[in-house]
Amino acid sequence: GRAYDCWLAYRPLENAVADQYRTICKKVAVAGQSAIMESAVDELKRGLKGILGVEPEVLYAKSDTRALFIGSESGVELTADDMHALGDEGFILKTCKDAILIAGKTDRGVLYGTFAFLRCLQVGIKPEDLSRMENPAAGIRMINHWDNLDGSIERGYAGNSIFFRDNQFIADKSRVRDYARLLSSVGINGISINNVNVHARETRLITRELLPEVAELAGIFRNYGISVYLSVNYSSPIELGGLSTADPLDKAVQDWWCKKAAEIYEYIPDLGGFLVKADSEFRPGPFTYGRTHDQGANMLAKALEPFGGIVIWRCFVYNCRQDWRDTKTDRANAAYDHFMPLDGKFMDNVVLQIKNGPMDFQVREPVSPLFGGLTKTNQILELQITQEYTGQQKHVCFLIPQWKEVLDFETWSNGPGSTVKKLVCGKVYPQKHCGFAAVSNIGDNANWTGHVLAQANLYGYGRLTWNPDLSSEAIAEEWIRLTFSNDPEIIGTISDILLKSWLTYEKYTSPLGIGWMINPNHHYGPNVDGYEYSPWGTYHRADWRAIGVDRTVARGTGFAGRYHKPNADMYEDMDKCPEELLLFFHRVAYRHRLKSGKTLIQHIYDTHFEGVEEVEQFREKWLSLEGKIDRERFESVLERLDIQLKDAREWRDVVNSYFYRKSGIPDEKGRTIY
Ligand code: BDP
Repeated sequence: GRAYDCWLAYRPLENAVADQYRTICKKVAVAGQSAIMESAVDELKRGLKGILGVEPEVLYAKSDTRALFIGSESGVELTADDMHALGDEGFILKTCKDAILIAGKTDRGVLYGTFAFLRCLQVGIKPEDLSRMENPAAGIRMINHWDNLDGSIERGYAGNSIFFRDNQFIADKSRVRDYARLLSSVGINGISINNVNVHARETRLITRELLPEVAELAGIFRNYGISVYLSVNYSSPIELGGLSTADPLDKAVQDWWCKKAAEIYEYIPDLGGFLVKADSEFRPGPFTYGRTHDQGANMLAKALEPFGGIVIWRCFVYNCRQDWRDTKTDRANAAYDHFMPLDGKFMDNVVLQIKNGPMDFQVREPVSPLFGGLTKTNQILELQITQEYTGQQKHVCFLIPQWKEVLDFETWSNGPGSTVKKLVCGKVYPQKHCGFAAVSNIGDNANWTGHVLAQANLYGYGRLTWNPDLSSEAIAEEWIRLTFSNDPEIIGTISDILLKSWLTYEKYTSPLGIGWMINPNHHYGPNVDGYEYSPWGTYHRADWRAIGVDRTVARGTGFAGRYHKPNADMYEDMDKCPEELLLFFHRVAYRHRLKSGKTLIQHIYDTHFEGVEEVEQFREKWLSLEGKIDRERFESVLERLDIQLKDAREWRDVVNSYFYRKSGIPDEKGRTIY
């Protein structure tokens, strides 16, 4: 169905531009032969057939260059300058009147160029406006799956795994191949296939019993230029090797990992490497043996080095058994305090993976101060596409605007221009490996993401890893054009919903950066005190007078001081602190006046009412599309909007009533608060 095809639906284009292309696209000449080139040719054939109704004749030319020539070859050539400007994964599109050239230095480049060409074609860009050269912003553009062998997905909201079922690999790989197409169409080049929480069964993925199956998956992804990574259990030497320790300084442990790496690379010679969650949320790690994280990561890095593999080491390390009565210990400080002293101590093939915020993927958080803090360490940004804390794919929440704020954040690390995007693209400090990772939002639902509009988050993530300078508006429009239609009314209506949706979600959930206020464990639905007296380190500290966590250096937990100067001063000072993060950094009285002139408590009431009104408007807008888009997707989004509206009302009422009861201050507008 339409929903399954996502943004690769290749709908017929009916206009003068289509006719222009039709005359050109009768012949395709392929220079260079390989599995990836075959994927490119295959995609081109699908696209030309779907969009133009053309089935081109495909000819193979003997050649060392990597290119697809569409139409007559004469007149389009790569120059020395082109070759010089092209990066390893980049592509060039060039046109002259009756020919189009899609070229790269590598097969991957040609594949990315092919997808880019088809995108241009589908949105109706004229042949004469096609010419462009693009290189990806960073080398690591990765997706993390939190899939378990039993088929379940940790924090998955779109069904079960497309890789595993009943403790086995799913034999039919057609869906995996379609997934590889979707990912590579937006430039993704790496995928970790199993949950970062590696349980007993998944620990066995690196044994001879399961490696052949991993290799089969890797083969499918390889054809689309995507390297497979494995999440590994730090205690594998104990659990698989029968050793008594996993101490990184123990010779037997080191030898075990070296042998293990050799064995893995026998099966998957181009494995990307390992992803490791260590000493976090009950996962084992070097702390168990009194060792540090550089010692732990470097030990694995040495084992992978001979094979060109890398270790991606997560910085999500904190004490999840904290005493809520201890108001000086702050989870926000944890990752920074663990990893800053280790800056410069990691091997070249270790990369730290840092979540965008210091806590955990809340609707609003400041940027992790490790960005700009670390100057001598490879690092990648970790985002969460799966909507664990942003509506679980029942609510529409287009996350690109949130990610753009993170990417554009000025850290001042090396003077002005030290934005997160420049840091993670290796443009501020030299890094051997850099880029992006994000937790996948797909499952085996017919439409991949549960909520059809959540497909835009996967699409947008990929597009940003390729080019973080793209705007949210441009990404939304492109996605709608490819997924639904080039009709301006449809584009306008859906864009409007998407672009507002994150701020709308924020309005009816937790206010001004404080976060949480959700039901424990599953993390859906309002529960203001759900985590307040728990050991997870996630508190709002509300009483009858005030709410918020004092994270100042002067009086609080000191987190504000972990940023570079202008930012540290800004967060420290309640009057300068960006208001959307006010309660993250400060403890604020309900009667405190915000910049709008409203009191804090009135702001909480107002935004919660507004949030629900905006969801009502989304629903109205969506209803205006009836008959203009296919029934299947129309109905399925409408169903989700109905759920969102019902649950947003609950959210509003629980949060507002809670604060009314705590503060005793009524709503100035006299609306019903329970
Ligand atoms: C949290 C999730 C948990 C993950 C953890 C992680 O609730 O399921 O295991 O992040 O990133 O957001 O390791």
